[in-house]
Amino acid sequence: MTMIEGHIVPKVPDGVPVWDVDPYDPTILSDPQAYYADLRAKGPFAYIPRYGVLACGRYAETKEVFGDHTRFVSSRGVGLLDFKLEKPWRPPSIVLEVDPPYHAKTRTVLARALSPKAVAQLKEDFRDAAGKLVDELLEKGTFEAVEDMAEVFPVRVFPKAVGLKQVNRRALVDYGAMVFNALGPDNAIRRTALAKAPDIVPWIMEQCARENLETEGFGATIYAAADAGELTEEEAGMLVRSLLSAGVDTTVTGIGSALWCLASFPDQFERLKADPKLARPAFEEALRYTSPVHTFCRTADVDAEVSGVAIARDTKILCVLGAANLDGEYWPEAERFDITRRPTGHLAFGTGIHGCVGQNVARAEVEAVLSAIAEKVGAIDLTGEAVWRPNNAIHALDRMPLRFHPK
Ligand code: OVM
Repeated sequence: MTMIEGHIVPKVPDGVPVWDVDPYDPTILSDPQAYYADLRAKGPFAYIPRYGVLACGRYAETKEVFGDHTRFVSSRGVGLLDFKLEKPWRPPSIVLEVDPPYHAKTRTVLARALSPKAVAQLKEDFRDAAGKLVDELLEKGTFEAVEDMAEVFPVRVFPKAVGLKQVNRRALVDYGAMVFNALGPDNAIRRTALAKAPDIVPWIMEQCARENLETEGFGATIYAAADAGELTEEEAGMLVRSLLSAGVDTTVTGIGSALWCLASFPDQFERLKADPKLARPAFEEALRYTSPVHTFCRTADVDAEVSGVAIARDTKILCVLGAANLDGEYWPEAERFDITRRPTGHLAFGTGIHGCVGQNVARAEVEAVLSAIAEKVGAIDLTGEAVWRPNNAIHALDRMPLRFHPK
């Protein structure tokens, strides 16, 4: 049995091209569009010998693999490592890295905590926080969009929504980045991120305990499920960990990338100003256009066939969501950022039973931010170069100097 990066390497399926590329090269991670296009041009799948994986980036196959939890499981890890063969860096998530039937139990509790009704109650708080932040940035004039805005907003509203008693911005943002980087190969990016684990993980785990949570909020709803006998106390803590894993760095990235879109396409910002109700569809289009979560894996748990390609059991499949979201065979004028597109079916939140359970929170946060900008900001100038930060699973900005001009 040959193994690379902790998973079994199958033989190359008939008809699938072998592609000597490193999808985790920092250059590609920072600027992935050409790689996305090349991947789609290879066909439904390409075999990447460097990691012994099949990769897909066309919309149809990516959606099929990603959405079929019966053949393509999550319990063997959604990164390169096969949990059946090697021990993951942290105890697996009890919602992300599990399959049915167990998955339904934890998913149900999270869906309840993050329900449209629960999120509706937060909208006013999100709007107030967004208005205040945009006022502060207008006052400043020029600012660092990642550090002064994208990181600030979620850290002001999300820990409060969870009910955390303590907030540590660096720990929260870096923990998210660590969890996503861990999904990649054992490269320098992953090692550097994981080196922070001893400083951060104990703090994160501590915040997940019942006594460190307020009696209202997402965390309290999760612990109420433990009181009702649906979950153990330990499972409740693990679900709070999931909120802290997936709820901060993702929305930081979503805000940063949506801002980058508006700064890069002033005509689209003009449309948003003319109709601030476009804030929500503008965020959806920014998600499609930039795919904050660019790649997640699945593992074939059975022999399978997709688009005529025979996929052997145990194969790791790189689902390149960022490529699927720009597939011109599916999206008319895929390379055009258009806030009126309404890109239903984009894969930025995934699809199927594992589709992002926090997507309504993310939408409410970013809608609040974009609405406040539409109402208060007259023009957005990119005053320097926008630089992307390579991450093994997230396509995110590192820094972007901006100036907001008042209306
Ligand atoms: C988790 C989790 C959920 C979604 C994404 C994620 C890799 C983590 O449950 O820990 O980031």
